[in-house]
Amino acid sequence: MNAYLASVIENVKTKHANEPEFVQTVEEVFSSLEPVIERHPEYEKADLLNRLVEPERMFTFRVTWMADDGTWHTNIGYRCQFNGAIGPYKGGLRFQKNVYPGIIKFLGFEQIFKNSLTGLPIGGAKGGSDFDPAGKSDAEVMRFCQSFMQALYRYIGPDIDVPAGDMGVGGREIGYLFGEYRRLKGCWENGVLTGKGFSYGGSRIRPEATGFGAVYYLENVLKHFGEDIKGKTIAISGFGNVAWGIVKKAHELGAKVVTLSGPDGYIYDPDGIVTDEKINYMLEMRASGRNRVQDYSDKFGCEFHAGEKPWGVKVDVIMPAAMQNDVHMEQAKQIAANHIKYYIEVANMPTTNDALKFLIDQKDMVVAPSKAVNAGGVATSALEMAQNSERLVWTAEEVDKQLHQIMNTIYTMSVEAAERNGLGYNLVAGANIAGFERVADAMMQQGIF
Ligand code: 2IT
Repeated sequence: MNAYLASVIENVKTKHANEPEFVQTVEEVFSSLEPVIERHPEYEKADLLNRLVEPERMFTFRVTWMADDGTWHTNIGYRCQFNGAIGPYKGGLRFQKNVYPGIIKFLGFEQIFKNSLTGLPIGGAKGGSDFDPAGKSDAEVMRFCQSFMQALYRYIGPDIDVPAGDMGVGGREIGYLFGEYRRLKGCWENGVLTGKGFSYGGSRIRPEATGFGAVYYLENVLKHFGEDIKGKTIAISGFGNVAWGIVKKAHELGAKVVTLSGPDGYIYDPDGIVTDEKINYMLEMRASGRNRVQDYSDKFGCEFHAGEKPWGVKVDVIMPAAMQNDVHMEQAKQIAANHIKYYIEVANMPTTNDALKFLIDQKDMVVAPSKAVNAGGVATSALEMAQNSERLVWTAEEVDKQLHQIMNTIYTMSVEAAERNGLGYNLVAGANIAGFERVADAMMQQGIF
């Protein structure tokens, strides 16, 4: 490997030994950049990479809130404004018990390249809290969100930093966060958050966008191999908002999703999640807060596999859509043994680096990386920002058309970037390179700081 790249990775490993997810994503992105770094000696001269791995700003804040029983609780809030070279910081908030700086930094770092790939003017950021939403009442969630925003509102804004949802933060949380922002600022800056309800500035198709975009990306891959999405079977993990969007669009295009998973295990529905009743039930399951996918098999009478993941099921396409490090080496081997041709990542960093490398090296397998495949979510957030600043509302058709175009462009740009760098048809390296090139160029033009 290029000596400069290797030295920056070493530096990150030493400095962030206690943040393994962040080290993992830096290694993954940088493993694709060798040809670019060799071609641009000025990057090393300006020490671009050591600057890139350091967030421009990252802070924590105290979030104290009252539970329904009158007891007080204190959580940690985070915001990492990782890179603002190409636009206002943009990225989701994750509320989950396991949130710590390593998770926020890995997500923020991924977000830089993902946002760059969309071609839209958005920098990379992420935030969240170790608040555990499981089992909390609406009133508790509201008080938590209000307290969270009381600490955060000074540091965000439509031209500064625009948070959105991620795991544990959906329409309900965004509503409470926006309400508190508006109350504190006393002004209607609805471009300050995305994923809002449609009644107060949210965009059509934003709830569906990540899943829809992933399927549009998949269609591009299938087309490259002369195949049609119609009739394909798909195994996915997760059963949240992203999974719902995939299921909906896959069904619309004649494919069928046959698995869903949760912390309790996975369901296998060989008929496919293809009726309105089944698709809508996914929303009900998520809203119930029970966080159990077994409810689906109880209702529709299909198989449930307790404590397992759906990676042993024989299908045409696998789409991990739940969380980071969902697929390890052992499962990657199983996927390869089953001769699954299409491995399409959807969740942020769902594959460990060794498993990802193993899958890429399989001769008859095509691997697509999450930072490209799931970029339709944040891209549609940028379309929401555009509508808010124009004081306009676009129709679902308009938004969907733009989303579709953006996904096609992301795919094409990735293919071309890999080819240009002599890497052949390599969607993973292509996405890393294309995402990096735009940010690197912007950073170089703006001077060293
Ligand atoms: O991981 C992601 O891209 C998101 N959670 C969405 C971010 C956004 O700003 O819509």
